[in-house]
Amino acid sequence: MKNFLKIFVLAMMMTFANQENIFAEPIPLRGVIEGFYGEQWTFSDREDLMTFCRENKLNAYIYAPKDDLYHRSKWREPYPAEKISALKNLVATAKANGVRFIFAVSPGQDLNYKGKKGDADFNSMMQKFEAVYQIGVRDFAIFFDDLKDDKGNHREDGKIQAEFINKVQNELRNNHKDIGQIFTVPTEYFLQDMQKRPGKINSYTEDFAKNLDKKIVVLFTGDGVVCDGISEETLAEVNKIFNRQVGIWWNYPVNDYAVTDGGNKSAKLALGAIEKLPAENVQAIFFNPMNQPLLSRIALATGADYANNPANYNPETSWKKAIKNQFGELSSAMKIFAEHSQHMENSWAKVGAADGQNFNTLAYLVLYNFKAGKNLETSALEKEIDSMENAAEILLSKLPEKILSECKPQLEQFKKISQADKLAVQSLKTKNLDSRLKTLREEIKSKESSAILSEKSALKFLDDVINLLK
Ligand code: LOG
Repeated sequence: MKNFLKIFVLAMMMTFANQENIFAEPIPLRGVIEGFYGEQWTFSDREDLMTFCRENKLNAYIYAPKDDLYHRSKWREPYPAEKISALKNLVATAKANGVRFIFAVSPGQDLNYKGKKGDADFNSMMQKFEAVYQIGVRDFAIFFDDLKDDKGNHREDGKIQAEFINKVQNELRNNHKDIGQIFTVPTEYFLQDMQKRPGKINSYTEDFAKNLDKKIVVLFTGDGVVCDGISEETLAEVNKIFNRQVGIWWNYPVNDYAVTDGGNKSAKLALGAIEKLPAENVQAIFFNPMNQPLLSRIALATGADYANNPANYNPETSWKKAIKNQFGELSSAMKIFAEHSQHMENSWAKVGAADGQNFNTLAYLVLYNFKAGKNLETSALEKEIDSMENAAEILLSKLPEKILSECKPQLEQFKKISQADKLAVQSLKTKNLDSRLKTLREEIKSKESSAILSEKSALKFLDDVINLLK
């Protein structure tokens, strides 16, 4: 009886602890890295992000926009006065919201390490950092990612890079007593790239790891650049390679690579949850967002839930909560839309839950029965399609202007796909391809350079039906 009581009390405590997150171990450093290519966020977007971070218990932000000339291609040049003053405000806002502001420079494209040019570049780097130290920055980063040529080769020397970072760190600490942490991303920043064969580490990575001061935080992106999760094993392996606890630069919801032929902006939106990340032992994590700051918040809020309690994180619950919090009375509609726009995939990238899973289950059954010549029971699928069209219409008419401006082409596309899906179901019923369906499909295709979603679900269903009935 006594034992029973003990177990009962323990079970109650554990349930309680889970609910209240009493035993939750947050990832110490958790936040956002503005590290994408393409149109930068505005300073007002960034200011708003700081509030969002506080509200979601994220405590760090790395400033590293690839298309800020002063961050990368013209890294030696000092920021113009008005940009320094905007940065100063942002650093203050970050501080006021409990967010650590980490300032990054990506000098690798043309950095000199040796001789007079080397000295001059070292000085330029120190001046660059000193200028932001003066406006309150205490944490710094030097990034060496994406320095490969068209053939995927790079001539970077790991030892020389590491020594450069060490020297900058030393100088910063000599000059100031209150420097925080230094971060870096090596040129080989994902596991598959660090080793030619499993277990055989490239000399670049070996040299970088061996020579880099132990205090410097190394960020990596996983097995690949954009990948389907990070296993505990991968994390342990990379920790071993760098002989320290590395941090994660997580490439979701970033969509800068999802630019289709003829398009100039990311056609696909990543509106899903963060998933498949280690349940323990992560020291730092930074989520790289989309060019669309407001719509990035669905994934970022789930990332915050993950980072604040990795062991008890549930992507689905967190995703629903994020949408509810952010979209209020529009959340049912938003959930339907977002469900069809979460998965990101191309020849080298794969991340995010499958799009339109519910749709696919229903569509598969209908197609299966059609092919087997059985009676078609289509009402569940039709209901699903109606709810999709309805969601698109609601969002197009009711979303606040700024959010709508981030997803209008995709919503219009979603509406068209739903309408076409409806015709597709009718066509299956009559065993006769409705000619309007082909026209609609062409129309959808013509917009794919700016809007794509549900490629393997609601959109694929159209092509399946057209192929079956042609
Ligand atoms: C870049 C990053 C970009 C991302 C996704 C890293 C470390 N660097 O391939 O700036 O947003 O992939 O396209 C990257 O991820 N390189």
